[in-house]
Amino acid sequence: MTAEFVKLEFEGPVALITIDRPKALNAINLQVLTELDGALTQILAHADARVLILTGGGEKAFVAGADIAEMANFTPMQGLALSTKGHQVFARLEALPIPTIAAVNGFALGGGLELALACDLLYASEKARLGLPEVSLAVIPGFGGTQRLTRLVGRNRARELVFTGDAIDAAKAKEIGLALEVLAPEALLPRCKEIAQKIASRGPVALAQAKRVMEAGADLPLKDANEIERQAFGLLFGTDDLKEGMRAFLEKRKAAFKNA
Ligand code: DAK
Repeated sequence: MTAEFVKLEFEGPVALITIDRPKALNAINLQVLTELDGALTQILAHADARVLILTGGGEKAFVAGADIAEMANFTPMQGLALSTKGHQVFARLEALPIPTIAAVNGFALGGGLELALACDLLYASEKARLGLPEVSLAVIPGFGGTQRLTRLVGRNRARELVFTGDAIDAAKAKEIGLALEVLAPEALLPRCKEIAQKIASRGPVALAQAKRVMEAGADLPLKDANEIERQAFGLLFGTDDLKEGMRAFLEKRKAAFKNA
């Protein structure tokens, strides 16, 4: 597949996706969604990929939202097609069996913030501006933003961001629990790669299960959520990696996991 706007690289166990359409501040159009979908397929087929980092190309933006120029003249059926595709791709991203990191290097607005919210961890550059400005275009966030942001920062903060449409800076994003760390622009990717390498050294099957049970349990009563954890914990004792991890600890050496 030749991808014009979505670049995919592998650096050892770390997959790096760059949404690279800087002239339009990396805005998401249908082609970007299709190419992102293709990149996710390639990552799933790449047995050694353990962590994904997602970032934006150019100096200014992570992703400045859905492509307003493309959407402006959509018919309802085209709007529905965009929505269907967007939800499919974002759901695939969220369900990847490896941890995902959004390296928010600039504007993350509308669909761009929603893309970052579909990742597991969010780190921001000092230059980042994050917001859901959709109501100023008389739409609402349509790629899960109203739901994921609310779950992450709580209803109060989410309501303020969605109702005002205002963008916040990285420091504020950290203060409300949206960004984990704020980094100098040149330090953002190295820091994300450092975290990715650390995660990649951990047991991959355990990581996949930890991600799955945390996601599946988030909307359940604690009793049911704990039951999902209990089942996954037990199943991990059937994996080679668990035996290797515990043996390596006892033998005072580094574990060599096989994702099995
Ligand atoms: N779409 C298309 N082009 C965009 C864009 C966008 N979202 N954001 C920026 N660009 C383009 C600009 O038009 C400009 O193009 P040229 O004029 O050079 O051809 C170029 O990128 C550079 O932008 P600016 O000249 O505006 O740069 P500034 O530094 O002055 O301003 C800015 C940066 C980020 C503050 C500004 O560009 C801006 O406000 N952009 C729009 C941000 C925004 O409103 N984003 C939210 C879009 S709405 C749906 C699901 C989801 C959604 C919709 C539907 N369904 C399920 C159906 C999501 C909606 C959104 O994301």
